[in-house]
Amino acid sequence: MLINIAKPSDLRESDVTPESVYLSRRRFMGGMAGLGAGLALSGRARANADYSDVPDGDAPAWLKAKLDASRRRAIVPADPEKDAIAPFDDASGYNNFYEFGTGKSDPARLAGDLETQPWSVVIDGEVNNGGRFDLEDLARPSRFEERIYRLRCVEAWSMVIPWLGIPLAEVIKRAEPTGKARYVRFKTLVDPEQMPGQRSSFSLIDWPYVEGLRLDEALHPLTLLALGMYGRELPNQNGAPLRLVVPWKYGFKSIKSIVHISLVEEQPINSWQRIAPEEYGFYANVNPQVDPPRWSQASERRLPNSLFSPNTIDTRMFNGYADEVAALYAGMDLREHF
Ligand SMILES: Nc1nc2c(c(=O)[nH]1)N[C@H]1C(S)=C(S)[C@@H](COP(=O)(O)O)O[C@H]1N2
Ligand SMILES: [Mo]
Repeated sequence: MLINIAKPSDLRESDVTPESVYLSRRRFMGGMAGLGAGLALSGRARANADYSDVPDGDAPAWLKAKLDASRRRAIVPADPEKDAIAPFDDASGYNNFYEFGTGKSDPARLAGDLETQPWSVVIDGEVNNGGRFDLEDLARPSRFEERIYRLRCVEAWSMVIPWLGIPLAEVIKRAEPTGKARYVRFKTLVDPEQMPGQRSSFSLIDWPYVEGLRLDEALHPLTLLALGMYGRELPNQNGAPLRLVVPWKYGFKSIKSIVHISLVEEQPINSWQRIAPEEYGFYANVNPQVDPPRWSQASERRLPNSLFSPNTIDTRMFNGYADEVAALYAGMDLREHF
């Protein structure tokens, strides 16, 4: 099996900086804004970068310990001026999580009581070391990393979010894929009692929510299994206790509240592809040149924004991660494989 993995040192986002340096740099940038630089950014976006407004949740002790240990270091966005971190309230209040409704504020309103302890994940299919793993057994052996990523929704809004988690590659390697494994398929919890969106008879989605990656995409060092954000555990509306984050693809690939990971031979059919195959593909790589039939992907609204400051920016190829991931698609027609 040929797997092309970039060295972690290739990651531009991974300039790990001691938090003190990070904070003073933030303060410096904040001062710049006072002088009128970086008008596109709201003062709110800067002020929240030290996570001081993030409420402490009720994560289990082992997870709190992991999160605390990893948030002592911080990762500075490659371009803090352009990529200011969204305020926690925006990242946890404006969500897509159709299991809790289709409105952007539904998940924050309705996901609070989702029971995430205990949580286990089944890993099966083309693996020699599968099984059902308690979340702690799955995540605790790995060092948590903080990654500040742009999240670009196919609806043409985006946010910069600091995630905490583990490389998906580590979990997959421990499962020991067989030579037949070519894709990874993910499924979200199905529990209509807890997830009102799954009770609705109007739902577009045939539950569970399903996503998939090619194995080399899944093993790419940018691909993260997040258990936290903003230095704390994930809020339920953001996909607690475990969600995928694939920063160079449209947000719908970043499946939430994962309970099942399968290594498979065939390319999975993901939920949005099943609903509207002409609009949403399997690859879903962010691409300003490839538009779905009904709208343009050339630009995006970077949140938070306002009526007076829509904060519209040009969308970048692979969401700005082309240096890291373009090689995965060498020779592929990205218009055909959208
Ligand atoms: N299970 C599940 N995962 C999901 C979704 C969903 O509806 N259900 N929505 C996706 C979409 S369209 C986006 S843009 C991101 C949003 O993540 P966020 O709410 O943490 O910003 O989650 C993705 N993961
Ligand atoms: Mo999305």
